[in-house]
Amino acid sequence: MTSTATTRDVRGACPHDCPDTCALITQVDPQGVAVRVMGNPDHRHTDGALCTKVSRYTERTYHPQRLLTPLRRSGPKGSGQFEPVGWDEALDEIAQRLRAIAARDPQAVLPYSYAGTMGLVQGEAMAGRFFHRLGASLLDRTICASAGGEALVQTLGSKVGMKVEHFAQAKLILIWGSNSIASNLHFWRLAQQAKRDGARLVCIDPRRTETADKCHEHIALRPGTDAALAFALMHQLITHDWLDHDYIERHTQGWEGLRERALQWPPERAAEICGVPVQQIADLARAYGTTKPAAIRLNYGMQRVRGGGNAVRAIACLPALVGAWREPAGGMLLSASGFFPVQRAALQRPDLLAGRRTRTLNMSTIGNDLLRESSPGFGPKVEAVIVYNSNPVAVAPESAKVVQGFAREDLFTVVLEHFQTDTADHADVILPATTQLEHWDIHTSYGHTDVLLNRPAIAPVGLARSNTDIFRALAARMGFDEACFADDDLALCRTAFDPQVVDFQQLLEQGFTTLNLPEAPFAQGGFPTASGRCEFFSERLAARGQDGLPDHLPNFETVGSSPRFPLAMISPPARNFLNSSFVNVSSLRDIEGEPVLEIHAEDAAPRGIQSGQMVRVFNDRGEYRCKASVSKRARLGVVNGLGIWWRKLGPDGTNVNEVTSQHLTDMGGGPVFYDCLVEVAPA
Ligand SMILES: Nc1nc2c(c(=O)[nH]1)N[C@H]1C(S)=C(S)[C@@H](COP(=O)(O)OP(=O)(O)OC[C@H]3O[C@@H](n4cnc5c(=O)[nH]c(N)nc54)[C@H](O)[C@@H]3O)O[C@H]1N2
Ligand SMILES: Nc1nc2c(c(=O)[nH]1)N[C@H]1C(S)=C(S)[C@@H](COP(=O)(O)OP(=O)(O)OC[C@H]3O[C@@H](n4cnc5c(=O)[nH]c(N)nc54)[C@H](O)[C@@H]3O)O[C@H]1N2
Ligand SMILES: [Mo]
Repeated sequence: MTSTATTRDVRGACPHDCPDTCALITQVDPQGVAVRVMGNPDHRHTDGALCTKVSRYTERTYHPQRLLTPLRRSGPKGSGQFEPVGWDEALDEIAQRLRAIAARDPQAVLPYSYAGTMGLVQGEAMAGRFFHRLGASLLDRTICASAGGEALVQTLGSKVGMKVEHFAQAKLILIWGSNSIASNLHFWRLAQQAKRDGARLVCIDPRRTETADKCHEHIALRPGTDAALAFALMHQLITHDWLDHDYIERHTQGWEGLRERALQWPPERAAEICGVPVQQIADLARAYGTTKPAAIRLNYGMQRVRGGGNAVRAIACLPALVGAWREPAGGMLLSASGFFPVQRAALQRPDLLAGRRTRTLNMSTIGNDLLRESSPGFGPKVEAVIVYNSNPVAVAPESAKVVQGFAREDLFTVVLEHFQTDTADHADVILPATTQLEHWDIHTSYGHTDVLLNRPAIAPVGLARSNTDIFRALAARMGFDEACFADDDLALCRTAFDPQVVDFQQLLEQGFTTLNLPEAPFAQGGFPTASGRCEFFSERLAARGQDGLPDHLPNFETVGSSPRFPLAMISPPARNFLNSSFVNVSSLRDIEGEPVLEIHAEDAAPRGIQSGQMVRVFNDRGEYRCKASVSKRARLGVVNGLGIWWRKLGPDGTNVNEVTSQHLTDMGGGPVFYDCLVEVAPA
């Protein structure tokens, strides 16, 4: 490795919400200061390379605005004014407030967390135990992937797919709803390798991304029309008989029904809905039907619309129709996380609910839920929110409501954070948390099939404490005396997997280990569904009174449905941020410049909008301001508001989520960030 006489190397894992889950090496100097964070060259998926964001990790870790001590609110709610307090005082106050609320009804306490860290330990391990023991409301963690995730479960049986390394051998790759160069860099390296070896790359995305630029073809469909495209592909596969009848016969369920539905989708019909040329659809179908192996890299970008779940279901049917699963380099990958046999119950201990049936609130409607009064249907009004690993005031839809909710004077809010985010501004108490360089954790991945261990490289910065440590200390103050609250972080890391499945010794020595899986997991069928088949028709959905077959469901807000708001807006991630993380890291913010709205020249001209000009982006839910970029990256009728800026670092303290809605997806109760109509005008 790269240790020098003066530094030592510590092996870790990148904690961020990204499919790549890289193996890290942190160089630490003799004073215990991290001097550099690098990709581990021994880990094949990382291959020694990191994204720009994480290669600057020391800048984030030692950021001058890192929270170093607990803080208590000293000004009006939401003003961002705080004074330092000691840990004991802060924890005592929190425990006292929570005890008082719990005495009335513990469900009035709500945990709010997502994937600030993807770690199984600093995520929901000790936190899960704490909130289960308390009997707090449960949180449905839907904000990112629940529509697509549920769709995979209903079609393939779990969140499973191709092993990512085999994309390098594919001859046709559809990059569908994914800006891989920005958000899945290590997959992009495999796609490049395939391209060099003669593969054709097709990007399916309303936005002309940097990934689209580098593919052979770009299909710039309208947001939320992916299922229509998938059905037209099926139509062509059927009418040209590019089907693998043997695979369909042996390994699928519901073919007759799917066939009948697909035959209603001639390419002309889909072309109209998708807003793309008929020939482009016909050509794609021919390529998909006649090239082997063909692989689909789907990403979550395409499921943030009303019909997102159904669209993923429709696309997930395609590989079975052509028998693509027969080869390691054929099939599809949206998420690999279902392959990991994580012992979640042992980590999170839902048994501590002890029979109490607590309500579940959906994190995507936090705006509405914080504003609701007690009622028989809803249960108690939310009186306390404990936020960790998330920045809801910036990332949750319909910000005006979210801000109004967090600004409630009668809401007690605790935020565990590295920085004073928009959410932390609304806290009553802020607790400084450790970063990945400062704590233990264990990681799965949704983009590959390795388990990674993260060792602390440096001592906690300032008075920061890990999430686990904070919940342990709170448990003690609440009088929770179960033995599980004494588990240390290394014990929690060991609890994550059965030692028969994941060799912990290897993790300690090497930092990563690979799950033992077949190279072509569904070559002989064997899907983890009830039927063991790829379920075109889902009995389970039908039993719930839903359509058993996938369908195209138009957006809630379809183009043309509102004369006042004629433009569709999507808000995909900016390359140098990760959701709202890194927005406060100056060198990365300098690359992004400022919040940008990409708009097509023919949409800009009639509105008198020029590049570089400030514009208002608005609808009935709200308005935000940003800089227009008249750009070939935007298709006609669709504007791209790149996310997700901290509100307070944007032009007038707002961001793109001012205009997004709290509607939910067809499956999984997910948010519909990219199903949103707006109007744009010069500011
Ligand atoms: N640099 C960076 N990397 C990230 C993230 C980040 O913020 N920054 N976010 C991480 C997270 S949280 C996740 S969930 C993952 C995946 O995150 P995703 O949000 O899936 O990220 P992208 O790969 O950018 O995919 C979004 C793409 O989908 C496109 N898109 C939008 N609407 C539609 C549609 O209706 N149909 C189709 N076909 N495409 C559409 C967008 O234009 C964009 O190019 O990436 C992770 N990686
Ligand atoms: N308009 C629009 N909105 C979106 C999206 C979009 O594409 N468009 N994308 C959505 C998606 S895909 C997602 S996943 C969500 C993401 O939403 P979030 O999961 O909230 O992600 P971040 O904005 O990155 O905020 C994570 C926070 O966790 C903190 N954190 C990191 N590690 C730790 C730790 O160890 N301890 C503690 N206590 N805190 C830690 C970070 O400092 C950061 O402030 O946003 C969603 N919002
Ligand atoms: Mo996400």
